[in-house]
Amino acid sequence: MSYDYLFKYIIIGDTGVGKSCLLLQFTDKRFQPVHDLTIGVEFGARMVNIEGRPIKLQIWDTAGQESFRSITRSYYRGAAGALLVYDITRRETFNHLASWLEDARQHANPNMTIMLIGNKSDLAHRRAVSREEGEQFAKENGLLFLEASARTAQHVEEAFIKTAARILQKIEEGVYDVSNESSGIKLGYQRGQGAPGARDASVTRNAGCCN
Ligand SMILES: Nc1nc2c(ncn2[C@@H]2O[C@H](COP(=O)(O)OP(=O)(O)OP(=O)(O)O)[C@@H](O)[C@H]2O)c(=O)[nH]1
Ligand SMILES: [Mg+2]
Repeated sequence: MSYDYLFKYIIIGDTGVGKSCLLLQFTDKRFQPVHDLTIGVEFGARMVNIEGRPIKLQIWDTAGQESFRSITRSYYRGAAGALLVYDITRRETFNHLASWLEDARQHANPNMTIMLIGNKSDLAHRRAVSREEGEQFAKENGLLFLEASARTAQHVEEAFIKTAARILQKIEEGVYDVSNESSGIKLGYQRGQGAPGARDASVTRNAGCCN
């Protein structure tokens, strides 16, 4: 299917916070109650429509376990957006956010758009991190923020779509330099330009960096 832009995302955060479930809910509208530990990296994709523009999201779901951290790091580069996820019922997953951001600062494009997600909002009775704390952390670090539930699907669409809307806004503001492939943004094949089948050779419009 043709698209105006392709945005690459990564999903990061501690093991068990629900990264794979958020992706599955977004791509397949399903919930997986059993923890299927991600080994290395998994991949998903979906089309979205932002302000009438078709945009393809290509999403890398990384393993949260410490032993996979070096593999995860190799996926930061080339991502335009990141969903940084913690579990509102497990305080330690919130405490580790600073270390995830540190990794992102070292390995990602400096302008990568990051959406902080407090997942498992359906388990409010077991809450260990208040919404205000999540909001505050996001504000201090320049992140977008939502509480969501991969189980009920609350705010799952919004998390992926608001991130895309922010990236699109940055493109329109001219934040990107169009020659850098590592920005995680690709310009879609324009009908009428180039030979049939030339889609893969379409201009890689990258944004000098990154947002
Ligand atoms: N109640 C509830 N459970 C959830 C939610 N999201 C995920 N879970 C559960 O949390 C567990 C871990 O979910 P995963 O998506 O596999 O976690 P992950 O972050 O991908 O973990 P790693 O792959 O090890 O990094 C599973 O048992 C899920 O069913 C949610 O929103 N609400
Ligand atoms: Mg996983």
